[in-house]
Amino acid sequence: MAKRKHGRKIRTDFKKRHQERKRHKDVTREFQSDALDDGSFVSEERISGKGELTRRRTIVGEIANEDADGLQVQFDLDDPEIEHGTVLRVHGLESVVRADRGDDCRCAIRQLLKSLATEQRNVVVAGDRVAFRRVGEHQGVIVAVEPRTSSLSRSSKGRRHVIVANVDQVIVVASAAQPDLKPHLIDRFLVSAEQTSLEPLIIINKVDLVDVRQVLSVIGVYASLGYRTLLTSAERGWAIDELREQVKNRRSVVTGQSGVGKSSLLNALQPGLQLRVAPVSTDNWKGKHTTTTAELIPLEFGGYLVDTPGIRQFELWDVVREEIAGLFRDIRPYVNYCRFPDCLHLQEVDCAVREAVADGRIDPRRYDSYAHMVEDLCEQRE
Ligand SMILES: Nc1nc2c(ncn2[C@@H]2O[C@H](COP(=O)(O)OP(=O)(O)O)[C@@H](O)[C@H]2O)c(=O)[nH]1
Ligand SMILES: [Mg+2]
Ligand SMILES: [Zn+2]
Repeated sequence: MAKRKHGRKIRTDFKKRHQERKRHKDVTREFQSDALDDGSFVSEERISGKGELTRRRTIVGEIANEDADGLQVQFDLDDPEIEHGTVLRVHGLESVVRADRGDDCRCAIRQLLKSLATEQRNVVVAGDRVAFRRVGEHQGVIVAVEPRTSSLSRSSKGRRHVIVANVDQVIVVASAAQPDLKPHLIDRFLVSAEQTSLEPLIIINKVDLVDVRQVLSVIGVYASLGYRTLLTSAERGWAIDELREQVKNRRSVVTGQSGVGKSSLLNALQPGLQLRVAPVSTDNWKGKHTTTTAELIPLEFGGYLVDTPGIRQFELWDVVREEIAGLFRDIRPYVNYCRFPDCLHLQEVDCAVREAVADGRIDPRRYDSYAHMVEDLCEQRE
């Protein structure tokens, strides 16, 4: 970067990529395969994430050196030639960046950044906020990447690949009927969301098909746990404005069982949108499109949908059974009061969780979901 006399120089640290909680590595490995029902995933992959939200100001700068604590960056906030943008998608060493001024730029990655990339650490992924310098009308060079506020990653054969950065929320869609409402499935998606620290929004769609009172008790439990909830009908246009408010200016991953109306909801939000999240995208610069990389799809009213082909279902990956209780917001407060520290809260004596269920402090249906998830994992272990 050009040295400017009056440029404000600030030194900062990039956050370390993998500041997630400690896991029981040995136990985890045993549960890598076929974590759950669907089976449509590559079984040795898992998805995980982190969400320590420390927004910092945009960084423009140079990487001075790298040490064990992460990347050291020196940056110059006043360089007028530097623009900022959001990476929509990455093809190899080339990225498509939506510039803050509105157009899309095909950007190469600066050599210095490139040399820091390793297989575990894609230096730039979809969702990254970047600083770049234009070298043509719609071309540029990325000179710096902002620290990520969150990331979703996939691990395959012990390697971890960040696939998308800075996701804000996961939208869990279920339907009131056709297919039937399956609260235990919502619970599984919620556990995944809790695991990755993504804030969930729970939608029950197709409420036009039922008497709304039928779903109120289910949705009420989630609302009482502090989850945002919406009852929608894509067909009738109910609560679509509210949904738009919830996705506006945020980055959302949409998930849910097939047939619940995800595509219909997206189309109600913005006509044509469901086509953009169809499995094969033909829209790209060079015609060689890989369908396994994540893509950010800009919303015309602000915000992005995050499309992650290959992770069609945002699923429970390799959570270990001992972790599950901690990922249920309603069970978590009781786990420290059990007699045995390794209590699974199934049959054990003096179990604070079971006591809380017995006297109505924990919803029995939620506890049932919990017990099923743990039992499923126990079966896989045998
Ligand atoms: N009655 C009713 N049908 C809906 C609603 N939303 C979607 N559908 C229908 O449900 C079926 C599956 O919808 P789709 O959007 O493809 O579900 P997806 O698999 O989750 O993307 C389609 O036939 C839709 O017309 C709704 O709110 N009410
Ligand atoms: Mg669909
Ligand atoms: Zn217990």
